Amino acid sequence: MGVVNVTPDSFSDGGVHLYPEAASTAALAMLDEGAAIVDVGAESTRPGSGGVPLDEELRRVVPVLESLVGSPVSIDTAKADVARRALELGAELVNDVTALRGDPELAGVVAAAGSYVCLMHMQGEPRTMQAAPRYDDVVSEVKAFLESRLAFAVAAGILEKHVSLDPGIGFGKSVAHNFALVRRLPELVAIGRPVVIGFSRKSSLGRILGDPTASVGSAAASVGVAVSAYERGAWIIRAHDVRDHVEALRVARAVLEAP
Ligand code: HH2
Repeated sequence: MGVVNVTPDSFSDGGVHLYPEAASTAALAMLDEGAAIVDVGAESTRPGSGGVPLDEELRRVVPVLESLVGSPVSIDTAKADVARRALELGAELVNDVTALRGDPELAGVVAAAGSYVCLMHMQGEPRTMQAAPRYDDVVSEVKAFLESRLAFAVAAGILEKHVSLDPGIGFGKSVAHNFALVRRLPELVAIGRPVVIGFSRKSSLGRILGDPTASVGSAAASVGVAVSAYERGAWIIRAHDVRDHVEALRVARAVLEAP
């Protein structure tokens, strides 16, 4: 899954794709490099961010989606109105970092459209989530949360086979929490739904490499953790540097499939 942030302030690539032409060119390049889907988002969820009004989110995202009609697209939004418009324009998957807790109408929009949905774990909200994340056992707590949100989605009429689950790397988690979630990923895979991992360029990568103030991680570090996650059963890798990830993951798959 290639990441296309149509935002001025994303932690990883803020401003790079703010103009619709640049965003759609980047998205098409990612598909050409081997991404199976591109995740278009117009609201940064980086630590400290406070949200984007509906009209601004639509203004940013609609021209990009219009230019990508016919390509496999995921919409990274928590807003029902944005998701509805994106689905009308052919998006296949709604990637909701609030796991259907942010907008009470979103579950109904996904159910009515029969689209795919990704439900992600987050402790707290972006404005404050990195202040002091606390868990007794991060993996069990994230697993219980994802199971309950899956049950909520199915009760709202979303087909279970359309749901993927994401532990939400960096969303209310310390460096140790993020790495524990990857090490013990098989416990999340055991829920029985495809697991999405979005560790690409996140600050924990820079921090584990020795910079305690890092706000981003390198492409090489992103690829390293993506391969680890893939070997532990991750099904979708959300990444900015698509070519690097596709090459690394194809090689990792060749190893797993070798006689
Ligand atoms: N991470 C970000 C945004 N959306 N969605 C899922 N399912 N999983 C993630 O880990 C995830 C996500 C944050 O990364 P990015 O889009 O690069 O930055 P920003 O939120 O600042 O735009």
